[in-house]
Amino acid sequence: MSTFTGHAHTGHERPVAAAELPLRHDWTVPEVKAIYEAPLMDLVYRAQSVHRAVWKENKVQLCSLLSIKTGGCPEDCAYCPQAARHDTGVKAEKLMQVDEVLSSAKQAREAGATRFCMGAAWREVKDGPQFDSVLEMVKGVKALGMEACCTLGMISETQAKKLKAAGLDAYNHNLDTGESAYGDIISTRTYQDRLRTLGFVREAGIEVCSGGIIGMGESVEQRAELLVTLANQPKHPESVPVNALVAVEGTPLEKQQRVEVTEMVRMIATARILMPTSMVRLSAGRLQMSEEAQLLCMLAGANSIFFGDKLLTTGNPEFESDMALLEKAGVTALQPSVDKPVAQ
Ligand code: SAM
Ligand code: DTB
Ligand code: SF4
Repeated sequence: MSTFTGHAHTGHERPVAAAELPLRHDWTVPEVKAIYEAPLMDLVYRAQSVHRAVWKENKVQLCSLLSIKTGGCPEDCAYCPQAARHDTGVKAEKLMQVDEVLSSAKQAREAGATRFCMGAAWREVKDGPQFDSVLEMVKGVKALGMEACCTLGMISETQAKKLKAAGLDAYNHNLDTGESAYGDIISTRTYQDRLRTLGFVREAGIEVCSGGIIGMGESVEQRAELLVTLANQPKHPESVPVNALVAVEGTPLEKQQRVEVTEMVRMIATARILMPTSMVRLSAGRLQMSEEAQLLCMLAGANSIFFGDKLLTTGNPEFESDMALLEKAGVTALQPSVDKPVAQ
């Protein structure tokens, strides 16, 4: 177990003493389920207290997401509109050209993005011209002064090292759900496959971005299981995306009821309590949430959103409405170069 040695910033009195916030890697499912199920106000208060001890308050990172290779994926993830076997109307496209991606990255930066995440509907990365193009994209995004993140499916140890050498900051690879629910959602790869890629990412010195989706029919215990797996890694993932399922027509989960706002808030708050120094990202599902619900997620410790009117293939709130919401709430953009947490 490691402990905090100081605060990320000075000038404010913090409600929680540093010593009370150890970074633990020995969480148990019953203990985490109890945190998740606490009275909502207590849970949010606790999460916000942890948040303020580590992060500058009222700051949310603005990230941009681009699908650099859309559709036609051979995997069978039940939630995903990009799986070739689901009839969702998403067409398989080729990998985008490097210059197109970089002009999109430039636009995102001009709009205020400090992180640019590139997603490809691949099962795994194949060496060759396509991977070489991705490496060029990473170099180009870094040259623009943004954090670069990729999500390309499974990667090998060598590919992780090449991505690191190109300057990649973070690699997104979600565990998606608790191990006991995983088989109901995906059959074409295992939980261990997922963890292996995360191991290569970590060993290459790239930051780990890993989280999941709620609202796929899993139990609270299985949500706790996911959070325990993430938090009990030797190092917490630096970034934990929490997605609410976007039930897309044509996927096996198309009839799934929208997850309750209080469940999103509980998931985010619990992630914040377990992994104080990680960025907790309120990811898919914002278009289906009210402004108040989104603010409650931020109060519970979410400190990043994707902005721009599209995620990968589904919708996201309009840029103007996001900016208006943040302004109303007095929330400003988190700058990763200055607004850092204490080291893990
Ligand atoms: N193919 C790569 C992979 O699976 O790692 C990268 C892209 S994949 C679309 C990235 C993540 O998006 C998934 O792991 C999943 O957590 C999330 N996602 C995909 N479809 C979603 C949906 N309908 N609702 C919520 N999250 C979704
Ligand atoms: C993550 O956890 N969520 C983002 C990002 N990582 C790549 C993707 C959400 C995708 C939602 C469905 C779609 O738009 O296709
Ligand atoms: Fe393919 Fe990723 Fe979608 Fe699964 S989540 S079907 S791996 S694009």
